[in-house]
Amino acid sequence: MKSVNGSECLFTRAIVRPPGVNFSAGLTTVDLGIPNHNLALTQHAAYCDALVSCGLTVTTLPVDDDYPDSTFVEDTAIITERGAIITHPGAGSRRGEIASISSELSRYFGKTARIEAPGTVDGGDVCEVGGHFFIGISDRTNEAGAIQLRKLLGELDYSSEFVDIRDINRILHLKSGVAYLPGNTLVVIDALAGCEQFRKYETIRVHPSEEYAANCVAMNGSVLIAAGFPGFEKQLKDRGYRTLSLEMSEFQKMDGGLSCLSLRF
Ligand code: CIR
Repeated sequence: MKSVNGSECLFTRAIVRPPGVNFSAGLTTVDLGIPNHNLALTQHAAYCDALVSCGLTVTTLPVDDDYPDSTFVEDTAIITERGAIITHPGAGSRRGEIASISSELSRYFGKTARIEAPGTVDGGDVCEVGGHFFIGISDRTNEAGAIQLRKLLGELDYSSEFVDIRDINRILHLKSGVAYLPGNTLVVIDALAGCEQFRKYETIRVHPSEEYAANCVAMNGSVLIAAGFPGFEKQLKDRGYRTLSLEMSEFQKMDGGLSCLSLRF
């Protein structure tokens, strides 16, 4: 299988899963109201259209009503150019999501490695920066899981380091507060800006009033950003990034961001 991820954020494929009717029964820590299922479907469809417009071939998995959070496919796997690793999600209610993802990914990657209990990892805690991986230790990704992931990535010849975000209450996952953009650049929220691990990168600081926008996704020369964050959009445009903004209100209500809605490779 040929894939072209890396420091330029080039991708050929994405896997997505639309939200089910019980989407609003999923986990959330925010108090933004109950998501509207029809609107979530509309926003999801626009997200898929954006992936296609960026040149990706999109595989849409069937809705899985057994798992209300199953639209957030990113958390179920870590995909690299050299192989895929199935996670053991931190939330017990999400563990069953991996079965169908695992069988889908085996079509592209053959046998996949796995994070095993007592280790837990959510894909939202894993940020690749051109062959190097930041692994967030969070309420979802524990140290045992992070250590397993570091070993598995090492076997694929990737380096990695940990970023402990357990003291940062406002973010669920590492990638809720940091994103990599081509040009050795990290988008960061204030709480992560001083991280030793991020010192060798250019940084774009997200204004505290626009923190949700930090979860953006660079792909094939564009950056997908959440709509409604004009300051952040201007910061990116001023630096020459081409932005594609997408309505995300219904996913934000369930603690989800742009990256969570797809597995890209
Ligand atoms: C959860 O709490 O697991 C979901 N409601 C949201 C997951 C968001 N995923 C992500 O940031 N990668």
